[in-house]
Amino acid sequence: MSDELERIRSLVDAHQDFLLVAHKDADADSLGSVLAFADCLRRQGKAPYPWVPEPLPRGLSYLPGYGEVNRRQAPPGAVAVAFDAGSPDRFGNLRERIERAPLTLVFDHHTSNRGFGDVCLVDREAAATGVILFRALRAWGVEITPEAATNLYAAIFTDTGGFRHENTSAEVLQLGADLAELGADPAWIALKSYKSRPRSTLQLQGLATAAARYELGDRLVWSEVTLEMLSSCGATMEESEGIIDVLQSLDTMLCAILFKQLDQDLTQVSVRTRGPIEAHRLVAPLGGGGHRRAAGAEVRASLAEVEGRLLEATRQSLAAAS
Ligand SMILES: [Mn+2]
Repeated sequence: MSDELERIRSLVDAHQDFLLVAHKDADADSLGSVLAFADCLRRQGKAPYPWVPEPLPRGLSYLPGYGEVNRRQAPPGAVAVAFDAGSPDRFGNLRERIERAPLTLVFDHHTSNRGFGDVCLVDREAAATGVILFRALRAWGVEITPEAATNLYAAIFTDTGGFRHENTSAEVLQLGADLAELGADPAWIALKSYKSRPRSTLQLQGLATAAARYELGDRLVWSEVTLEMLSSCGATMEESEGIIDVLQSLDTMLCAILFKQLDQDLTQVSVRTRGPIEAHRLVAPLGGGGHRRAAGAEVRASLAEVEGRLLEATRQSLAAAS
């Protein structure tokens, strides 16, 4: 067992209350890891407090234990455990709460993670934070219930794009099989992850796909989700989740970008890449981070300004790469 694994286990043994935190705009990797760990702690007689930054990710309500999220305040002395984020600012309104905790543990797999907290269990090669947590739980000999297995499977399944991204290795598929044996239902999790979208989500996806722009021989594809598009579909910004996957399905693309207008002066970007272009490098000048193939940023600037800055830098990267 690695030194960090030993240290985390003895720290967990020595404490009672745990504030478990997923990142802002929580995905199934961050929240699934939180809920799987909460389940394991509870079975050991500990008190877990699962939290996510507002707004609650209602699309993840199928994850077992979701009903416990943001229910009870953790006592001030609780150990903070942060999941699936490369830097503390990914925790939005909970950042301060994490920084005030007497002890902070981190489980993460982001390329951009430079280390934070007191003990940081980071594997930048891991396909998902759920992979790191599953390995840790097995190394500690902790019993994994069907509920925890479901959360871990959802974490790994979605962070590999349904076992389709480049990070889908033999180990990842093996872990998926192990979790299915422990009680996770692959078809049900696939249904909940990718086939349970309301009509407004499809309509929003249609608008954003129709608005896509193609540049540089279709190697760059980009689109936007504006506040106006949301209101015309009756959709919320969380429903824009799957649009980047449609853009990145283009056969010729090396870079796909989706710009989201959160406010008149607040813009979010999602970047996906293939070949020589590295996503986390493209968003670094905007203060963002992530992985080689998937990264993002939130910028305090207008949609037009962020589009101008990132598209210009991307065109230059693509020109340099060809
Ligand atoms: Mn992740």
